[in-house]
Amino acid sequence: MSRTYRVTGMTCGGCVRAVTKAIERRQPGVEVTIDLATGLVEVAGAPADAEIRAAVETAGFEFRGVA
Ligand SMILES: [Cu+2]
Repeated sequence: MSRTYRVTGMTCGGCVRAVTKAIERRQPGVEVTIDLATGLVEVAGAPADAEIRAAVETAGFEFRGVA
């Protein structure tokens, strides 16, 4: 199962890595794929929306919900 979220504020590969790490730390076992151009964050595994939101916001980016 995977879910895709919309995240704004990512501007470079460093942002992508920061969001990826933040999500993986918060939800061990998930796999994160981010498209920087569209701001779409796909999380495979069993992502919990509230946890993904917390991870994204803690990393300093804006969580815009499920895409
Ligand atoms: Cu960046």
